[in-house]
Amino acid sequence: MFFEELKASRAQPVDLIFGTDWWTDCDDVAALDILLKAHRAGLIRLKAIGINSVMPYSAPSLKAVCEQYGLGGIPIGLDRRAVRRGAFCLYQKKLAACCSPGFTNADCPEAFRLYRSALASSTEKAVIVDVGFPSLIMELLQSPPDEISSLNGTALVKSKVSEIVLMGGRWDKKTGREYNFFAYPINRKAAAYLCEHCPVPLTFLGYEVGKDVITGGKTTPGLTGVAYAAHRSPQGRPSWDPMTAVFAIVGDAEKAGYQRVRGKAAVNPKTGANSFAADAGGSHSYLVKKRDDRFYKNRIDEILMMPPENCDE
Ligand SMILES: [Ca+2]
Repeated sequence: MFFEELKASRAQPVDLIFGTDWWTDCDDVAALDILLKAHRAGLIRLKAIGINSVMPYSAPSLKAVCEQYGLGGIPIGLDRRAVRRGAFCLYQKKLAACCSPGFTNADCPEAFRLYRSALASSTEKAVIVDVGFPSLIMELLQSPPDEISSLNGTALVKSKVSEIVLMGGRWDKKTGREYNFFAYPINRKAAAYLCEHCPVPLTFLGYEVGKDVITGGKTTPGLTGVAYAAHRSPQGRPSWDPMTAVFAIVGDAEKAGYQRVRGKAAVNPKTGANSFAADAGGSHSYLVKKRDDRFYKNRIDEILMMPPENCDE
C-alpha cells in the first residue's frame, strides 16, 4: 500500500495547512478525503483548513467530510471577502445535512487569521497546499502584526512555512491560462502578487497535469462518492486537486513521479495568464509527469477506496 511505503520512510508527520475553493467542482472533496486519510495514517498533521470561496453551506459541508473520519476538530476558516455570485454547487447542501447540527459558516474564524494562529503556534515548518483561489494566501502575506503574532504575514510565512504548493496555472505553453488564476480580478492580482512576493518556494501543479487523470466517482466510499454523484460525475473527474494533495503529502517530486522544472514564474495581473523563465536556481517550480496517467490514477483511487479504519497508523 502506498501510504504504508511512505510511512516507512518518514520519521514524523509533516505539518500541513490546506486551502480549497470548496466551490462548484467535486475534486476538492477528493483532495480533502486524501489529506484526512494521510492525517489518520500519521503522514501529516492537518493543522487548519481555509475555504477561499463562500457559499451558504461551505463550512458545514466541509466539516461533514472531516467528521466521517473522526476529524471534525480540525479548525476551518473562511475567507469572508470571497463571496462570488451566480455560482451554484450541486453537492454542498447534501453534505451539510450530514454535519453535526448547528455548525454554520458563522462559526468559522477568518481564514487568514486561522492560518496566522496555526503558523504562530507551530514548532515545525509547515507546508501550505491550496487547490483553490490564491487570494487567501495573498491576504495572509499582506496581514499586519496582531495579537496572534508580532510578525507580519510575509515574515511569519518566511519563518514557519517550508513550501507553498498550488494547483494553478498552465505550464505546457509559453503563455498559459488556468481558472484558479484568472477567475475574478482578485485572483489574477493574487497570483501575480504571490509570484512577485512569496518568501518561500512556490510549486505549481498545472491544468495540463491533472486533466487526463480521471479519478473518483459515485462508487468512492462515504461523502466523497456522494459529492461526485451529486456533481453528475459518476465516472470521475480530472484530478487537479487530488494530484496536488498527493504531491504535498509525498513532498518529494521524484517519489511522487514528477520532474520539477525550476525557475521564475510570473502571472499577468490583468489577464491571469502565466509564464515561466527556467532557471536551475529559481525558487519557483512547476511539475511535469514522469509516469503515465495510470500511475497517478491508481494511487489516487487506491487512497479514495480505503475505508477510514484502514488508514490508521
Ligand atoms: Ca479546487
